[in-house]
Amino acid sequence: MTDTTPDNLHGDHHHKPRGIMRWVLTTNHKDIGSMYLIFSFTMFLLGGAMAMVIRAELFQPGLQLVEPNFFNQMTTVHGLIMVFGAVMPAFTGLANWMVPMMIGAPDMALPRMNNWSFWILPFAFLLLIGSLFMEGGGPNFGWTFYAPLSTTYSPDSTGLFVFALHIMGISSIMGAINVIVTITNMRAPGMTYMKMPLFVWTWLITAFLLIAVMPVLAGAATMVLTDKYFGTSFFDAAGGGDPVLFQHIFWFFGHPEVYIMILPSFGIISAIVPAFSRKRLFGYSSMVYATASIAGLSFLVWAHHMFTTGMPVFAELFFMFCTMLISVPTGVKVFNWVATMWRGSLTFEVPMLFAIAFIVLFTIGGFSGLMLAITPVDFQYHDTYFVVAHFHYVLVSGAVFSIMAAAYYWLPKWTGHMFNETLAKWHFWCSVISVNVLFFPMHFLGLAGMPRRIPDYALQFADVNAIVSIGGFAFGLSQLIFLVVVIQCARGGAPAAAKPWEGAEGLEWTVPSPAPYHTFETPPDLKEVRDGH
Ligand code: HEM
Ligand SMILES: [Cu+2]
Repeated sequence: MTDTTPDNLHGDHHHKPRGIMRWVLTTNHKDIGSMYLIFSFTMFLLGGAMAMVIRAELFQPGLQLVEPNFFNQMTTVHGLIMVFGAVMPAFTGLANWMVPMMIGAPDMALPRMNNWSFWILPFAFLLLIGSLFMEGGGPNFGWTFYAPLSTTYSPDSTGLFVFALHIMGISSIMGAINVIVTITNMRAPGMTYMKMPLFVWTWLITAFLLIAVMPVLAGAATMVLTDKYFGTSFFDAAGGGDPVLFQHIFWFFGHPEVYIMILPSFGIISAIVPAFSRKRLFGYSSMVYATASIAGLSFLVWAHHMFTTGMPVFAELFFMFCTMLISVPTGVKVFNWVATMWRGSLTFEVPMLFAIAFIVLFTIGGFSGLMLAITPVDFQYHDTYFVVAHFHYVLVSGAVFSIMAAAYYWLPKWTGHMFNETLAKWHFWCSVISVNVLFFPMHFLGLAGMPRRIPDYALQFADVNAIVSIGGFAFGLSQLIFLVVVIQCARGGAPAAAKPWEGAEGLEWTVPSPAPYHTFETPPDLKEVRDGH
């Protein structure tokens, strides 16, 4: 290590492991980013397949295809896979690829830990999915694993579920530490905090949320474990515990968690909208403050998931008003995106189409959230399909659409090729139509009283459920188009320029496409970049 002649510095490059070991041992942020993204998409398809099972069973009233217990396992594992396996790893993959390039750093600050954060994930999901094949089945208590469903009444595989959840949590925490250390220490000279791209800002804030709440999830899971296997009664009234305590702990994690799944989206949309409007982002600093306010407020609203548990009226009011307060910074963001587009010279390439769909559909999800936040009416909506509609608008046409937008925006940078625009437009239009056929009618099912998490339903819900299921299959199939576009683009296609999007700004567009394996070994000169060299 004392010999630092240039030859020796680069010695390791010539003996890079090949084949599978290249991926197992890699510490490169781009390799790890790609692995996260591929893993995430695999999980998206698997979780999607489970959603198809759910929608097939619900196509008609009555029990046709699966046992109720298996149905419950499908809803539970679908939720867990989509949250922890699809959305969160996709954002970590994007952070790995883009954060170092956006701040002018050569790699993530802690590359070996980065490798570890990724590689423990497949094992966590192997455990979770494997538990479905155990006697008694896999987790069937909902992704929220409320006690006593997850303790007294849970299957024997619950220990595996808890272990898998712990591994996912460790992975997230390590990823978050890496993001924070990278952003605080490795920015190119001149890249002050208020000059960072918003994707970097939103991820920095997300990383703090992750470090704050993943241990809370771990605590809840551990108490479930000891209640079930070691005779404690944290959540068991018979032993002096309280099942409602579980809900408080879970949602103290759970509400910040839903912001973990949306703040990076805000960063992505704030990169794409200016690029295709050919204008600077309207209200940069208000975006930063809004993101920070949303993150701060997210710790004060958890009990809006528990209005029907019989809290004191004062608490109900407190959580109602705090929740409504969040719409203020959220509204600031939506306003800023629209103001950025206002009088811009807009073009509608695929990343922009997804970004616009995000703005419209995420806002619908925000509005239904606002309705749910009104305590007295939540007594009607709670645990109905209205809630299912709400969170799918924010998570699918919100978080997932922003991930699609990001993938299309940066694919040329990652692969060095342009993607097939026609096919990608098919993907967009099929997705945006089917996602609404799938989720919009759910609002009405919920208002009419159809409960969530049931394998059968009353006859009057039949027609709407058939429509919803058709939308579901269509949305699922549409995602295969995305798979084709990405594989084609990775394999070849028209070569991409360093900056394939005319209005795009940021350091990532100053390096060639595909981005070289090591970017910014010497920090870029920000002044030159700004002068347009
Ligand atoms: C203006 C913003 C929002 C408001 C006011 C809001 C409000 C609410 C309320 C009150 C509930 C509880 C409904 C009930 O159980 O009766 C809820 C559920 C939920 N929300 Fe939101 N929400 C907002 C944004 C989001 C975002 C951005 C996400 C995720 C990206 C999200 C994801 C969820 C999920 C997953 C649930 C259901 C959890 C479950 O029971 O499994 N929400 N929301
Ligand atoms: Cu919440």
